Amino acid sequence: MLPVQQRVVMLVDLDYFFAQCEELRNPTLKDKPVVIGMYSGRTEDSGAVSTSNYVARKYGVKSGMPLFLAKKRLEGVDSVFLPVDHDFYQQLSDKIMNILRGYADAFEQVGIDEAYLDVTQKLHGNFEEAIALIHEMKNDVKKQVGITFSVGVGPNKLVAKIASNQNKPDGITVIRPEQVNDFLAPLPVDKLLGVGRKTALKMEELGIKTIGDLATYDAQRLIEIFGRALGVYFHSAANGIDNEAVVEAGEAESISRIATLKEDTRDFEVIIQKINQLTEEIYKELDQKKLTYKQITIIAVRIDLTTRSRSLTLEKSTKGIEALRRHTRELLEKYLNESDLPVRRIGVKVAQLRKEEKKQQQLTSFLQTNKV
Ligand code: TTP
Ligand code: MG
Repeated sequence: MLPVQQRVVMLVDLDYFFAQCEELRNPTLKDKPVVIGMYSGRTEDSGAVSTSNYVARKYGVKSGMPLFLAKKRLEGVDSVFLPVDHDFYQQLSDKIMNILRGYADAFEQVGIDEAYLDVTQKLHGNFEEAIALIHEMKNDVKKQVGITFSVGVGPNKLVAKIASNQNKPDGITVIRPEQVNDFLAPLPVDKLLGVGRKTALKMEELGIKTIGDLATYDAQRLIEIFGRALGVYFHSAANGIDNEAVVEAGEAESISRIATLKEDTRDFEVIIQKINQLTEEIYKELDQKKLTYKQITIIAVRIDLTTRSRSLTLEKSTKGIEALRRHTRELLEKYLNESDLPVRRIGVKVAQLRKEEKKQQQLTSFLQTNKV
């Protein structure tokens, strides 16, 4: 039997991102504490710290802290406070993500400054080669954009994510499969995705402080206390188990096909035959990319080259071809009732595309955005 291919997954996290963008735009800021603030506008100082550079962090400035408190910590220090310039950070993020995407077999961006890369094929499943690849990525991004980042590498997303926080800024942390348990065991439980303050307190009452404590805690008891979904998740996560794939979210906005009819016509049968061919092709692409659709449009280019479209949005995302066949038929009927010019070209488009979700992915994706 062939051994199961060991995955190699990376999490790239851009360093003190908003503040680093500001330093890039104005290098004289580099040695000073830089604080990026979300100003609420009520009074001059009301609002919260979005992020700060590492110089400011030495003075105790943290994300989420009220701005007046950050000012107090930096009293008498030559420091710089700037408002969030989201468009600028987004532009830099887009450039960086496009570069990083080129290094991955599969790429999944999570938020403006983080992305998972599956590099299993690229590295032939070999963790030894990860460091050289990361240096290449770092140099590339540094040269093309001028931004540094930290990387965690592990056999899955869970380990990669925790590893990425171990060595910041500009760090690299590689955790090989055989090191996973020793790496996780001493860390506090709140390092796990989904363990927020409340859950950590509850676990502490149960005598669980570290991920190692959680890993060896009776799984059945965890299920009784936290419910099935979370109990199972906590048990496997603490044991370093995570099978979630790295998948690009919403790759394409829409998929469409258009074709010229053999003759200009208003004949329902002739047009629907072409539509069915196009539908078949679109369905193949959806299936291959594991996408669902929610909106269907037919587009008619008429003999005077004017374009008309008819569109409908389904109540629920779907992946079947039947709905596509049925609704394009209805849309064509509607169109022919409402327009009298013969059709020259006919097109079909599906939009509001989404990745087909697997049950298991839903829990971790939920935990990604909601600390419980
Ligand atoms: P993070 O990656 O959490 O933080 P960071 O990139 O500033 O610092 P680190 O070097 O530790 O990775 O968040 C990314 C960006 O998201 C950050 O630059 C600003 C923004 N952000 C907020 O606006 N509010 C917050 O509370 C946090 C945590 C981040
Ligand atoms: Mg970051």
